[in-house]
Amino acid sequence: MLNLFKRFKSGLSETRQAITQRLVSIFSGNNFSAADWAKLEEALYKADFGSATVAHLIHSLKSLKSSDATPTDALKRALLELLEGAEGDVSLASNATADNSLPQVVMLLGVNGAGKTTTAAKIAHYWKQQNRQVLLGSCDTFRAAANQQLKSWADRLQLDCIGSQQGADAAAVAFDACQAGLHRGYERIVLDTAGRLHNKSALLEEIKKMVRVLQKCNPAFPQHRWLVIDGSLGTNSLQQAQVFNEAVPLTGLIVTKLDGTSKGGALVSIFNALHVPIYFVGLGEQAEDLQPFSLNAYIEGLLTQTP
Ligand SMILES: Nc1nc2c(ncn2[C@@H]2O[C@H](COP(=O)(O)OP(=O)(O)OP(=O)(O)O)[C@@H](O)[C@H]2O)c(=O)[nH]1
Ligand SMILES: [Mg+2]
Repeated sequence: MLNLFKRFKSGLSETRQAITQRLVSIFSGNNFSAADWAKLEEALYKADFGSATVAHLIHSLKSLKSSDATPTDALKRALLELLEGAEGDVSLASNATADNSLPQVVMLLGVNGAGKTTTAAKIAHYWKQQNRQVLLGSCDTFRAAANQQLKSWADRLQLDCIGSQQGADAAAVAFDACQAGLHRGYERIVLDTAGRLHNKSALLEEIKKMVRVLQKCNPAFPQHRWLVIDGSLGTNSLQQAQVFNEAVPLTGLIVTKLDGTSKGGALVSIFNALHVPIYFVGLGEQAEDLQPFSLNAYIEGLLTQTP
């Protein structure tokens, strides 16, 4: 069983290589030439930190503090500053508005293929491992195979799941799942939804309708509206995130597929654009590869070269 830091480190290996490749001289010394600065800037862009973040990081490095033993320390400090408040509390204990007698309902949103269905199952599995009573709701009624996909995960991981038929009203399925969860005493309800394009207003209207219908089940529902973002799209996913946020105010983020991409730096810009916590990150396809977002493990995974 890999520990958290090892999982982040292995999942972020491509992004780390993008940053540290050919930069050994920079990371080991304090005297940068103009060419070194250019190389570093290029490396940060390659890791898809985005222009505002790159400018901030370079600025921090140029003003190395006495507390920074090395340039790597300065980068770590700058990233910590930029990511303040980014670590979501996956126990949901810090949800100040939570009524403990109610299940906490998490609605997963995102574009096609972002990783919503697999993530729904993985989150449910994670909470089940933490001894929570978790119910899945299969609210993607658009794609024929969606319900089967979630059911198969639920069977494999022995999770409870309210299924649906293709073509059914997604909001009605969500309502039924929450009603069932409420009456049967579940603590967490995780709703998978259909993938939708962020430029199709009818699809975004459907999400708003789902929220309105859930509020009829209980005015507090859904307490959590998390956007699932494909991390391999990097900063290209920023615009979609903003459009979703306008349709339904987001309360959290999940960034999937950080493994197999060098664009893991984009997470910083995405967080800074939305300022909602990152709850989980996807570092591979197995259930255990979805990990609670850890600021320290992320930064170590990006910058630490030693084994
Ligand atoms: N490598 C890797 N693959 C992932 C990760 N998360 C999801 N995937 C894969 O991404 C693909 C799409 O995942 P789904 O969960 O079906 O995505 P979705 O958002 O539900 O897709 P739609 O319902 O079609 O919108 C699957 O092959 C997943 O195994 C991850 O963190 N890492
Ligand atoms: Mg899906």
